[in-house]
Amino acid sequence: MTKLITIDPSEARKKSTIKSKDIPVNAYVSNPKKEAKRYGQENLARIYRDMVYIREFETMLDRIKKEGAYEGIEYNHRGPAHLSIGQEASAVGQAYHLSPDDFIFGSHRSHGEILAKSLAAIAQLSEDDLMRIMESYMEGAPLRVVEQFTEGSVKDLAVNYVLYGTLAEIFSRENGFNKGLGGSMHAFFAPFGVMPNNAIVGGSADIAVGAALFKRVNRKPGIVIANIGDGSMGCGPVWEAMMFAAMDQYRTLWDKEIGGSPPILFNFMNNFYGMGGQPQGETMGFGMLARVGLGVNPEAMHAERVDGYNPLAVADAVERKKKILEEGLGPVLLDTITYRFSGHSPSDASAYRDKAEV
Ligand SMILES: Cc1ncc(C[n+]2csc(CCOP(=O)(O)OP(=O)(O)O)c2C)c(N)n1
Ligand SMILES: [Mg+2]
Repeated sequence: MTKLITIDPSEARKKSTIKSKDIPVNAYVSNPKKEAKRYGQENLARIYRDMVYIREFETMLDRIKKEGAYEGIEYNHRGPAHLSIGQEASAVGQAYHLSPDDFIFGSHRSHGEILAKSLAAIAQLSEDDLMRIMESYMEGAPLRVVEQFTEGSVKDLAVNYVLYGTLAEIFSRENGFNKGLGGSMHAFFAPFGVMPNNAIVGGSADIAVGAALFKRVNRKPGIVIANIGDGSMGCGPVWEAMMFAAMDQYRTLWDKEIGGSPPILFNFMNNFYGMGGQPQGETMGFGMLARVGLGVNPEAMHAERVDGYNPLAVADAVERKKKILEEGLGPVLLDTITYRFSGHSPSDASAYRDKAEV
């Protein structure tokens, strides 16, 4: 790439100050009447349903880890299970406006994101497309099992298929979506845009930005989201990814036809805890995570803090940010606040926090 930027000393040495833009914090205003109109009763009910599915799925895993049984069915799961009980709305709200062309990459705590994105894809895809995907994926192996206990529509079948394939993966079974080789922290289901999660804290940031660049350079549709934790803001790879995504050259030097900056959204699922440490107020100095955008580029990464306890606030933010990314004006940073009621993992007694807070 030819360097075309001439350094003008009279500009570089001029006296001035850097102005920063305001970062919206929990700006969404609920309006049930408007929301009912905007989403419709059926979609609102589905948003709630999906949150309930995730809560029950994670509660089941919690029981199995702690009691060795769920609803009278005994099982010994020896692998990990970082649960997102309490974080359901942030995952379901995010998935609402995403299509199967949009990719999500996750962390060690991403079961809920996998389910939410898959359930949104099921709502959007036709029955024919769903059948084609389920028949062809792993030569139909997970489908053959799910068919045995599902009555109802193709969509019902697809919902059970996703719950089963994800759970089988977490349990390292051959019928898991990744043949049990990835397990809880590396599960994925590419046909729905659910890309691999990552046990390395912050590791998904770089991989996701690579996927976003791939989409941009190859003119593929869709945006890419890196779902990472608030603790990951302390990790080098996250900063590398943000710097890489924010390079000016995409817009100043690259062929205009390519379409600008990679469509990457760094979504920090901010549950206010690392394992036991607290990023806000203890292990970091950002005050509010969304502030970090100010240090990255003049657009402050279009950063916002969003209330992840309101799925509609998250859906609204993702819809707006998706437009920005599609216009090549990324990257975007979201500080999606949420809270995990479960311990870091089922063996964690949460001794580092007050019961009153939980
Ligand atoms: C690079 C790296 N360092 C440390 C760990 C151990 N570890 C696993 S989860 C975790 C806390 C992560 O906190 P956060 O990013 O906020 O995600 P949360 O667990 O809250 O979802 C740590 C330190 C790891 N997996 N990878
Ligand atoms: Mg956290």
